[in-house]
Amino acid sequence: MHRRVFIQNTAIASIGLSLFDSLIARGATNNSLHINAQRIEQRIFELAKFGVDEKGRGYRVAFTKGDIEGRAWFMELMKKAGLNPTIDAAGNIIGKRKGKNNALKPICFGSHIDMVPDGGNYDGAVGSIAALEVMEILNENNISTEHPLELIIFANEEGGTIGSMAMAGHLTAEGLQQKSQSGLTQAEGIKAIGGNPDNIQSCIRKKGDIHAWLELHIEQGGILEKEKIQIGVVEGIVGIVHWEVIVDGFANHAGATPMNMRQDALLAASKFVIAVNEEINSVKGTQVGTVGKLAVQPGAYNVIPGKVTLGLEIRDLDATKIEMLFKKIEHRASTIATNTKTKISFNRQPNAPIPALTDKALQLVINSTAKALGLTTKFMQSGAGHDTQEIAKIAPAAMIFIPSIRGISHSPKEFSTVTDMQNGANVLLQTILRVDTQ
Ligand code: HGY
Ligand code: MN
Ligand code: MN
Repeated sequence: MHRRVFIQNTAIASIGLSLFDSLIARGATNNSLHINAQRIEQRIFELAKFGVDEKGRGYRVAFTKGDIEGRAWFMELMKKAGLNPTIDAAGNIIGKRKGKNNALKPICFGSHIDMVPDGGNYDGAVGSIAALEVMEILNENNISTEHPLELIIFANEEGGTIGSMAMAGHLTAEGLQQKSQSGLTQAEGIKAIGGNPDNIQSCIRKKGDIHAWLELHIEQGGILEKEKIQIGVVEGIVGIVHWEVIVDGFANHAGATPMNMRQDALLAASKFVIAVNEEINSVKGTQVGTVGKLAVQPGAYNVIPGKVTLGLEIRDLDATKIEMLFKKIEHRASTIATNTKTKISFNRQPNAPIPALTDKALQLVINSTAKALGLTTKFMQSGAGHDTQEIAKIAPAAMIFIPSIRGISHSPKEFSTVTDMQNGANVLLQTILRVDTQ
């Protein structure tokens, strides 16, 4: 669907969804195509086996052994589906399916298969496995699309949407040197998974290179389940900024140092964590702020902590609001430092995904497609970050959400039902077919 058509559709949308729906409905869903839900579920369980550590925790963290093995397994399946998978300079896995008219730009879809430490088996995996399922259904039904298709599995999504940021041309030299969760720098990690960071520019896609990008993903929150809605149509994705926070106090004897003569870094850090929560809650809105990491040095019963390192994260759809909240937190930190005779400093981390709105016309196609499949839908924002927010910088991009049971994610308790995964994959398949023919 060309940009002009996107604009037309948006214009039509402003007349009212009913006209647009009827336009789309005539494009009808190809109901002869049925996603194989059992195959999706079986692959979710198979992928989950990679990266399980000695304590049985899921650890398919980007660039680790589990990630490398999981990627190899997935590429095997892509090969069997005739997608000739390759790895680009950023470590993204790309599988291609020819269209009737290869002069057209590709419709791309996929997600990521890396996970957070001790994470869940559905974040990223659902969208990746459903994307493969779409390709296999098209193969099995001998369907040729007008546009070429590309299945993309982005590298290190959890570490800051690294692979998609690189594809959008925003991964800097500084960003490549950032330490990833695996302990490797991003550059070392990209190399470990078959990328070529010295030639990172070669993976860049420019505006116009991609016809449309679609990502199916679990909601990772509890709204869809609570409101009993089957499909979420994502309107926007929050920006995420991370700071390393260093609290410098003075390590000393825990027994011989009177209470009024201490420079206790952990006391200051504890006050800081509470201040973050207070400041984030001090203004109206859906912003969130978290201190998710904390390391105490030297870490002994009988030593007053001399240094604490924390990880601060703030998210919101509005980048200026993130900065405003950080300023408030910084101000609180200077008061805490004075009162505890410590020093609190902030290192803003590179690779911060900026907020992104998804493509309105694509949202409408997703919405109409889901409804034509008899599914309920809700337009909503994403509190989680995604590769889509990077690709939205260079192409019309949109996301399809399915419910997360009990709103749990980034946890081994993360779960989505087979029916929801089937619904999501069917909406993905039919949306691709509609975008292809419009
Ligand atoms: O952290 C996130 O929001 C995403 O799951 N990477
Ligand atoms: Mn994800
Ligand atoms: Mn995640």
